[in-house]
Amino acid sequence: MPQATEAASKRRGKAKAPAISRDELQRAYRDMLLIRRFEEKAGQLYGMGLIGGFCHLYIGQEAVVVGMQMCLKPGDQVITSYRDHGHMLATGMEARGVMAELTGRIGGYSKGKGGSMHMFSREKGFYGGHGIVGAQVSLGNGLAFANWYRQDGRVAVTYFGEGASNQGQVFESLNLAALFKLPCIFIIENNKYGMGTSVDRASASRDLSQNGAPWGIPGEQVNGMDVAAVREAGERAVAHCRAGKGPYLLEMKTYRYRGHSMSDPAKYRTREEVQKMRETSDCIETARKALLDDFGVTEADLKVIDDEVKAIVQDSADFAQESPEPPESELMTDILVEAN
Ligand SMILES: Cc1ncc(C[n+]2csc(CCOP(=O)(O)OP(=O)(O)O)c2C)c(N)n1
Ligand SMILES: [Mg+2]
Repeated sequence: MPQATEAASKRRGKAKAPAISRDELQRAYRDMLLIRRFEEKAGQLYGMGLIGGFCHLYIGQEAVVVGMQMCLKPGDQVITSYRDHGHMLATGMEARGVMAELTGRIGGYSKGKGGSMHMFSREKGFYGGHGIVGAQVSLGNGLAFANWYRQDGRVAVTYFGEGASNQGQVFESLNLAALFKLPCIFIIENNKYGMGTSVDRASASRDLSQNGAPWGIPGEQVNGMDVAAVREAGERAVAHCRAGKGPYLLEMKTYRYRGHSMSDPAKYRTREEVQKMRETSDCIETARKALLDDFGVTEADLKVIDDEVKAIVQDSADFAQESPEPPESELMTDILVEAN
């Protein structure tokens, strides 16, 4: 299978491009595009009043989840914050079920009772969807603890933002994960902003990849706008965890193009900054260009992928509007699940 050539690396201004095959990059392109188009459609449905409440779009950050998912096996677990639609699609959850949850319909993953921030799929290893900033990090430790206890070789991947990264419970989780040598990969999605505060104004630490250093957790900064770079670093992290060496931390340098949520005055950054990132660093455009220039993929090949993605997203939007609202009898169900 063709690998990215040295000439291609030079063209992209790097010493050496991370290795990725044509098939892998093509698949990653498709998965990133699916998230992008899904999120654009969710934004439209929100504007039409079909989605209510909180809704945080993942547009711009797609390479992070897609690159990481390429490193995982069935049975591994993923947990994240409220900015979760991309993570769900990357784990293989159905676009229909996610979109129908956004519109509050019975066909949604939480039967229309959870909404954007609260969806789960045990089958796909996705454990939510959490609205309390930083809380999923401790829960991710719990998933990793179960893996460690059962010695089943599984790895838990815990995603959180750079804003969340300075929460007290995050540091408690890092300590415990290192102490027990838990198979946990901590992913800081550093998109530069919290709700409206830039990381430079909120964090004394300038290199978040070293936030686990006091406990001896290896950390790396990764170009989170390059799916191949994410995949390469992800493979190192997964190998470390599966070998029983304990947790690993990756700081993904990424960027979100849209507002924090659907109501965002966007006074904390300039339009030019967003535009520049879109023009120079977009993960989908980068992959598209590499496929065309370095791997001999044609525009016609890409059109087939674009059409397939468009059809999936349109189908999910149709389903999300046709599916009925949950009946009143659902009001008191799914409140308590007794463990067995
Ligand atoms: C404990 C807690 N404090 C505050 C909030 C309000 N809040 C929601 S998102 C957010 C910013 C988080 O930023 P970051 O971790 O960088 O994630 P991003 O939204 O950029 O993905 C804040 C302060 C909350 N939901 N929970
Ligand atoms: Mg952030």
